[in-house]
Amino acid sequence: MCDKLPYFTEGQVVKGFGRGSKELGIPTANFPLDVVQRLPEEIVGGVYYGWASVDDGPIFKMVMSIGWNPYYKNTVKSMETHIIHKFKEDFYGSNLKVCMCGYLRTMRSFDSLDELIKAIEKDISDAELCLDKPEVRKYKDDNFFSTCTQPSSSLSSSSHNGACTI
Ligand code: ADP
Ligand code: RBF
Ligand code: MG
Repeated sequence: MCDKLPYFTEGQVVKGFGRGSKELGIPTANFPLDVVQRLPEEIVGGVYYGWASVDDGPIFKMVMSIGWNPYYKNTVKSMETHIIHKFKEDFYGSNLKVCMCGYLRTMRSFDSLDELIKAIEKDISDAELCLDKPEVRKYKDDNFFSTCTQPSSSLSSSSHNGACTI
């Protein structure tokens, strides 16, 4: 769909509105604005699937939304990752690494919260299937996930070239 995929990026997990866990039952780790602003323009708003790790821990499947959350009519663009794993604790302030592998759908508004939740649950099951394909599974083994984490201030470009620049 887009020649910028797979797209690798990382950043510190910041606070959002707190709606993901409370209203939807689907927590989303939000990236700071600088990570959102670094996105190449070819990576359009919508729902994506890929791989994620927290503080260089295990690599899990993830789904991500990029945009203005039309159901909530947000005014600030967000980039939110739901990691398909049950964590014991919140991890605000941790370093989140993601590899966005593919695009699922455009973000839209819904008539009810229940419909939004159902759509995200379908995204999760679609992502699970897509990520099991060998040509997509291989990105989990990329050395982006095994090389040292860069302090966010030194990240100049998010396109991954396999090298750690520290
Ligand atoms: P916020 O609006 O502050 O992002 P959320 O209700 O979306 O709040 O919850 C997100 C937070 O929940 C994350 O920042 C992280 O600390 C925690 N969390 C726990 N489990 C997960 C998960 N599986 N995926 C993403 N975040 C999770
Ligand atoms: N918000 C929308 O308004 N419309 C959507 O279609 C939509 N799709 C999403 C799909 C996924 C996989 C995720 C993780 C989030 C999605 N969201 C969508 C964002 C959701 O509204 C947001 O995570 C919560 O408001 C918590 O910040
Ligand atoms: Mg969130």
